[in-house]
Amino acid sequence: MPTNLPAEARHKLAEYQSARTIEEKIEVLKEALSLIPDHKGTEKLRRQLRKRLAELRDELEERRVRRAGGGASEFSVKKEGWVQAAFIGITNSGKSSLLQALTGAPSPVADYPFTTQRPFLGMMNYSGCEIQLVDLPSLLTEEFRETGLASKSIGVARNSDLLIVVLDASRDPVKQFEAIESLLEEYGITLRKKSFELEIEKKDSGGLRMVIMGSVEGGYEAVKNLVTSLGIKSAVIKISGDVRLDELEEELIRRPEYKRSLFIVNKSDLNEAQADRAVKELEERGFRAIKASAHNGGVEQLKQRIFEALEMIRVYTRREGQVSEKPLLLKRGATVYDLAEKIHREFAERLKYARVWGSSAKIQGERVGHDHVLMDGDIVEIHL
Ligand SMILES: Nc1nc2c(ncn2[C@@H]2O[C@H](COP(=O)(O)OP(=O)(O)OP(=O)(O)O)[C@@H](O)[C@H]2O)c(=O)[nH]1
Ligand SMILES: [Mg+2]
Repeated sequence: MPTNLPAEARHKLAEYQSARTIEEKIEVLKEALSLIPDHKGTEKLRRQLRKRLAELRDELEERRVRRAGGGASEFSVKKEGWVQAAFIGITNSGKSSLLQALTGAPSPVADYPFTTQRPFLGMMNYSGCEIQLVDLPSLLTEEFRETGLASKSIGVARNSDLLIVVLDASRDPVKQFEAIESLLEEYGITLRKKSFELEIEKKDSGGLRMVIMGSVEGGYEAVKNLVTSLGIKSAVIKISGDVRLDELEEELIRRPEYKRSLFIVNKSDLNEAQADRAVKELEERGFRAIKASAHNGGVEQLKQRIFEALEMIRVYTRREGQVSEKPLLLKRGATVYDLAEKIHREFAERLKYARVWGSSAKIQGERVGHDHVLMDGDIVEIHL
């Protein structure tokens, strides 16, 4: 991260993080870009900001079309409350073939590049759960360069709960992985879980207050200097975990968004050894990976790995003594309140208490409040 940026540019970038509407974000980004001098040291940052700007403009356009009653454009994907996973990768890696194999949805497949030009949806069933899969136009060309539709695809992927990165075992999968990771990084998405957490609440007055749980390179003084250099004078800052100063600056300026991922090394039938090597390499780097062949089955295992990668829990509801057949999917750590909200906004507001059976209950049928944390397989009866 260029520490030698002019102060105004740094202030603008920090301001971007607290911008709320898309219009506001676009405005601040444009201003920030105009304040960053054009030279080698700032090249990467400028490229990243321009990409974010392009993505925001797409999003705005999408909204305008929808508001004007023109219906959704062919690129819009409605999430409709489903848990969703998006396929991304290099062209011809077999994304559409995998979507078909996993959901039966007819997403066009062909042996030439760029067959998929808009999102295709399919519904995957896994032990009673329905998970929406989205097939997307490829991010990389056969030469591993960014495609024209990459920014739109990433825009959809950003709203998904999981990125399924499909690598082609017959074409240097590890190099594909590196190209995709760095492209995502340019769009402000990281696949690596952060080792720390930063919360910053800006205030109108009162100076800087800091709570550090863990270790920050340089300690309080260094954090204070960094924050001040970004034009933030009053704020409550909480940092937990261990963090270096450059990571903290990156977080304050660009706030990369973490996305869960699963790598599928496809076409393993064409190069088994290379697929195995890629899976091993990815696992060593801390990622989830599995080899596959869209032509040779193994669908159940793929489904299971997708489900695991989502890191969700299955919760059943009980009404008048009857337990629902299908579970609802909730994020790990979800509470009774989250469950009620998932069923209906109004439910959450009227929620009085719940009874719980399953691993999270101390005694079966235990009466619990809003903030009771649920576990996989729990059965919950909601009382309004
Ligand atoms: N041998 C082999 N061929 C595969 C496999 N999966 C897909 N293919 C073939 O690879 C070609 C591309 O597959 P698609 O599913 O269209 O690939 P895509 O990633 O959706 O590609 P685009 O949408 O065109 O960017 C097709 O000819 C598929 O039949 C696989 O596991 N093994
Ligand atoms: Mg396709």
